[in-house]
Amino acid sequence: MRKIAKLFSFMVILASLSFLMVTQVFATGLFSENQIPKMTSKTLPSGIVSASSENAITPAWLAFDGNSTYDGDGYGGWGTPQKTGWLAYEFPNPKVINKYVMSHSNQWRETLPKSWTFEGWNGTAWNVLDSRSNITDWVSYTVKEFTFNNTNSYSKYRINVTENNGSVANTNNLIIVELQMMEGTQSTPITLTATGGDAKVDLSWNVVAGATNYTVKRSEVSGGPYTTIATAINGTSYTDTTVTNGKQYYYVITAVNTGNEIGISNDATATPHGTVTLPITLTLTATGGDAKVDLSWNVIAGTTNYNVKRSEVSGGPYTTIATGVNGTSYTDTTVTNGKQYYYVVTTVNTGNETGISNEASATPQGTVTQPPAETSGRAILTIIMDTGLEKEFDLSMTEVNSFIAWYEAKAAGTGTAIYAIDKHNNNKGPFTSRKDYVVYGKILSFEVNQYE
Ligand SMILES: [Ca+2]
Repeated sequence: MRKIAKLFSFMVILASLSFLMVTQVFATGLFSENQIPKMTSKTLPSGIVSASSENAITPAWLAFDGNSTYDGDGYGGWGTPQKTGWLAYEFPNPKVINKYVMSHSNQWRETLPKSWTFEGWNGTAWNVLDSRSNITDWVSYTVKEFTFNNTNSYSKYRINVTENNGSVANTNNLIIVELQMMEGTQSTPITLTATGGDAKVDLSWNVVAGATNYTVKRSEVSGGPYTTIATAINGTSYTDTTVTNGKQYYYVITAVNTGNEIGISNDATATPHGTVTLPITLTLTATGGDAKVDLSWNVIAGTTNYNVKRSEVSGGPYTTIATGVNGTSYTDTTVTNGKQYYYVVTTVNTGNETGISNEASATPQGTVTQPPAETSGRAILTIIMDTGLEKEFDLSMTEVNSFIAWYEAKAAGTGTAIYAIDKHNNNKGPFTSRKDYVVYGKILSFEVNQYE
């Protein structure tokens, strides 16, 4: 048999390393309940209500009484004859307000605020936290919500109206029926991981409290601007397959609650990579047996299974005789003794042949049962020649064994072509020695019949 080792290529996938750029972003969108209690007076149950001016029947604290009625049935809001002015609430303790809400009833839309600033008192001055202008689309019995970024705490906040919606001659020309203030709650930090694969980038992140789903955004530049590539993702992973190997991508994901983005992740980057080739040797060995050839080879990491191929000619072409072979050996029993076969084995990864072994060859051989060597007794040796002629010799077992040893040696390619058999006293005559010479190539078969 022949053993030829050669190198072959084996495909492995190298995943790119990902790294994280952690940029914590303050998340807005989740808010507390109204932080102002239902007021029953200017200072009860807590805090202090104030305003630039007010009408006696519509004092400022009515804007915090929990009642949004402002019509012929009652005037549950702050009203002032002035066209502009401010309305404030001072908390007993500082708050970080990020949202305020105003209510509207069904009358006197022209008295509602059109332009204003929302401000926090820092002890010496009002800091403008939010500015609005040209707000004219008030809808009856519908609240308006305003959110803004603010990380500072203030005890006292106010809305400072600089323009109403046109009222000039009503009893009250500026009305705020109800005003609520909410704190922003910071959502769970979102840690995004990006891992490059072959023509893909796998993203994963942590669960964010309050999120109903997630949006995936991508940029080819660190820090953005980002383009949304997937929305309404449930779960905490996503695979981007719209990528080009070798190109670096930057991702962020945002947590979404009922349509609002309530948090954003760090910027994570990855570069998808194609497969690369590493040399690994698959060495095949073939051993001939009786009506079989045993094949064995070494383990190749990452290989799902192996295919075995055979040819009756060195170098192929090969015919696949076994597929999906697990383990590292195979026995071919579809062989004929005395015939030489040539084999290769291929590695298979998820259905694809990824590598090939050396060619190994073997010739299956029948086994020869050796008769026990008799050293005593006598036997009749009958030799049948290719002409059909039979020759009989009455010999000692030692002589018979000697003949058999010559025959086997000659069959294996060594020894003389002719063997001399002593005829002893058979066919008596006036001779001191009589021998019969038999030619190996003329022997068809022989048999030994021991009789003593
Ligand atoms: Ca009210």
